Amino acid sequence: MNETRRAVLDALADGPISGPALADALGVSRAAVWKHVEALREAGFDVESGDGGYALTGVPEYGGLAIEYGLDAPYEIEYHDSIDSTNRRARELAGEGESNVVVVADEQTGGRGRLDREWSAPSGGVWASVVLRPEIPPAQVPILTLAAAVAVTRAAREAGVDAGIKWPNDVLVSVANEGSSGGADGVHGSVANEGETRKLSGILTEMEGEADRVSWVVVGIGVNVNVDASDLPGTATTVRELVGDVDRRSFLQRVLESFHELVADTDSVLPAWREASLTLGQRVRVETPGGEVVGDAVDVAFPGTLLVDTGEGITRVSAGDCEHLRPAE
Ligand code: BT5
Repeated sequence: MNETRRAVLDALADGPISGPALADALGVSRAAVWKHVEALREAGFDVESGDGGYALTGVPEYGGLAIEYGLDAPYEIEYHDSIDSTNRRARELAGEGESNVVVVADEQTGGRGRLDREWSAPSGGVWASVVLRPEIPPAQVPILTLAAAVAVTRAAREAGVDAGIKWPNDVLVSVANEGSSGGADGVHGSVANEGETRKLSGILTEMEGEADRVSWVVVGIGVNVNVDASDLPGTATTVRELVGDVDRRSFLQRVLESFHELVADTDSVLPAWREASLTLGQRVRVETPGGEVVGDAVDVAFPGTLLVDTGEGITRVSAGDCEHLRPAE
């Protein structure tokens, strides 16, 4: 948000303040103050003008300025009511040289998962893609994906949802066994052994760069917040289904603030990830580009490598689809 607009908002929040006083405080004309107030009203902010001057009495439920307002992270928000894919748009912005921008949409009509899978993203969810230009080599980018999963898990837990992470980037919730039979959506293949969990969130990280340094990274975060589970694949769950609707604006702000904090201190990511992990201590089967790895998931190492004890030693897995088979013995 433009600096004057932010200053106007902050002053109105502390208000009431008169137009002339506000103009003086910000060093702009009264007409400029009036224009900012009108723009804020148009964006859905309630600005009352009474005897004492202007005062902020309401913040919109969602939207670019609403998400930026009170956000304790250095991100600008580009908001769309509807878009094909926030990752697609974020890549476009990244290609234009942008950084620290988050593309957010109420609804995506062509949301994407990994490996060109489809991602259902009806109105009411949190669909957001963060554009970053970190000074790291491409090999370290997975730590950002793990950071995003930790950030989502924290926000979900604060909302009362007992979420955990399946390596590397799925945020899942355990659900009662009886309801777990109708899950297979035919895309993941076998989900029978994962019947006790449902997917709340997925993360799609994309990047461009040279061998030694990334040019940009887009971290796409999808969380099923205020949406009906019946609008999603059977393997999915939503915050609405689990605890009822939450304030989506605060939820996304918490995700972005946590994500920013973790990315600023990447050493903090793995300890937090371990604490939130549902995978460690499980017997797992991981489909990797180099074949299938079956064994006990014993730890995770920088920048996100899963260590699997196959019985014949430790295999290090850096990418793949992971299936939990049962708790390790
Ligand atoms: C993911 O892929 O989990 C990454 C999803 C990333 C979505 C975000 S939303 C904002 C940004 N913009 C985008 O276009 N994408 C990102 P993957 O692990 O491949 O899982 C995809 C699979 O999850 C699908 O094949 C379905 O089985 C299932 N699925 C689809 N929509 C879902 C949903 N809303 N909730 C839970 N599972 C879903």
